[in-house]
Amino acid sequence: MNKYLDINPEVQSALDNGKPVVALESTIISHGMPYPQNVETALAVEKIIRENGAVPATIAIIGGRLKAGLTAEEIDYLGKTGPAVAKASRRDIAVLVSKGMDGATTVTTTMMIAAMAGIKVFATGGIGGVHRGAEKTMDISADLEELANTPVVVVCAGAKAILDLKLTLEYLETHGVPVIGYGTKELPAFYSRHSGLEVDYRMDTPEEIAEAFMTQQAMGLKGGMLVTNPIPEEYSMDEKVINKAIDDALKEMDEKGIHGKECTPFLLAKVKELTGGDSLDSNIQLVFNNARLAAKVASSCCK
Ligand code: PSU
Ligand code: MN
Repeated sequence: MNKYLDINPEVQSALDNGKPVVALESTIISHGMPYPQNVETALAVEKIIRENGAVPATIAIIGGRLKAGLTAEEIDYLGKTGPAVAKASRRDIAVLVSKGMDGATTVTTTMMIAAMAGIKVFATGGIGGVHRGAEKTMDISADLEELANTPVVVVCAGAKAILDLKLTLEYLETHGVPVIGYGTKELPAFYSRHSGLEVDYRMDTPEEIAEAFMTQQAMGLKGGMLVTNPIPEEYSMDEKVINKAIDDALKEMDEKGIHGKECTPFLLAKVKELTGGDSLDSNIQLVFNNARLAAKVASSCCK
């Protein structure tokens, strides 16, 4: 047992009894959405996971403890505190724990803590990736490296076009991460179903995904798997509107000289501002959609 890790009793009991568990991240709560929609969404996502037969485990660092499974009060605290909570990537985790601090976990640290707890499936909105202009800035999200090394299936809605999606796929290929399209051969682009880029494999059932992941595990291959689940048609956004907002946000980021870990939160907030309430609504719906699929994949892994 990891002495830095607290597993919520309900999550522990599910794991002990071979029942499905789905991990959820907390940067999406603190840095990804405004209060109070962030807390409402986080609680609604947990409910959807339960309705689909799995136990939710929202992950964060609270008072220096790695938490797999938060209380509603802890979720509310992270949502209210917002970006004042440290955004915790792999490089932050030891310092936050040693100092007894709080941290909102990104895809990277959520995967790390999920793996420590024995959780195999994780649902989120979008992952980090290779940023546009990375050939100069070298801004490549640690999420990609974690996918290469940590055995967790991550269900997302693709990646936002704030990233260079083509380079993101190249990076994943180099590092041996299988990229699956759920019901599609085209990589979804978060707010919209289309990127014009191909994923490695199309799969049409949660069972197929679970089977592929268990085979990867059984062969002793390290690393995770990325499942990209397109936003439901009725919530997808007009590509012209969203791409214009992204271009404007990138331009402003450049002018303001924003860099490092601030990039993604800045771009997310700016795109949201430029598109009004629409993008937030889409964002919430795609997370719900990913939670449903992740719960089914987790259930299949337990059969
Ligand atoms: N992309 C989104 N929404 C998010 C994030 C990314 O569409 O909330 C968050 C996730 O927590 C992801 C992190 O792991 O941003 C990536 O940050 P960076 O690019 O600094 O690695
Ligand atoms: Mn970065």
